[in-house]
Amino acid sequence: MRCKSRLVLSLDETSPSKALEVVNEVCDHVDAVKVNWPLVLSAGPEIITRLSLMSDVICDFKVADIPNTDRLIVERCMELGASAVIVHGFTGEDSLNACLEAAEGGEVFVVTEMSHPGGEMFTSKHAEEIAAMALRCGAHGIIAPATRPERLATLRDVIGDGMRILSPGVGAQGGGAAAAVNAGANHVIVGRSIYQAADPASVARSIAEEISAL
Ligand code: NUP
Repeated sequence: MRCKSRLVLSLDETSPSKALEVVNEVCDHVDAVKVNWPLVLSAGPEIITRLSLMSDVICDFKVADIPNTDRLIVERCMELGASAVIVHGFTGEDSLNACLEAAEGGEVFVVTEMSHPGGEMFTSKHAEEIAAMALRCGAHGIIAPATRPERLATLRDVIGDGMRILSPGVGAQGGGAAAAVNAGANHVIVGRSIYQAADPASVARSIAEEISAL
């Protein structure tokens, strides 16, 4: 994934035509497009291939199963044209290693502490351990919350400078792009604030400008 605007579009738009329209408008302002179940269940898996012709695509399927099932899911994402996958870490080291092997040339990002309020119930209690496992196993990066910049900074300390942090929770969930980057995020992930905006390109441009001004 390139590191130009440091912005990743989270494309949870469920109308396939609207989703493609948004990507057409913003692809110059984002380093990657992240797809999740809402779009893939609406448009079919081929949307991954279609989007991969326009941008790097991250499959945010939060893969969380036994190693064999994880391997099958990650292989399919890569065959469809994804550049990266997002997987859960709580399933343990064997599951994460299966994802890393299956991704081959692609990248694997591991969820640590989730950005929503419920993320504090369980995920925050094990986030440091999950981040340390991601580092030990050779994952390419972690997912850490823009809604809690102080936790993001702690997780940055755990992994050091060699791995990337992608940070969701900017905009609709209340986090800020500049605060997340200042706390250690390499990229911010933004969904609703961009794809639901009247002018998605201008919102994406202004977030990218906020980051580049730091
Ligand atoms: O902890 C996480 N929080 C989060 O919001 C991990 C995620 N992968 N996400 C995803 O980021 C979430 O599933 C959605 O696709 C996106 C945030 O979208 P929005 O809140 O900016 O609309």
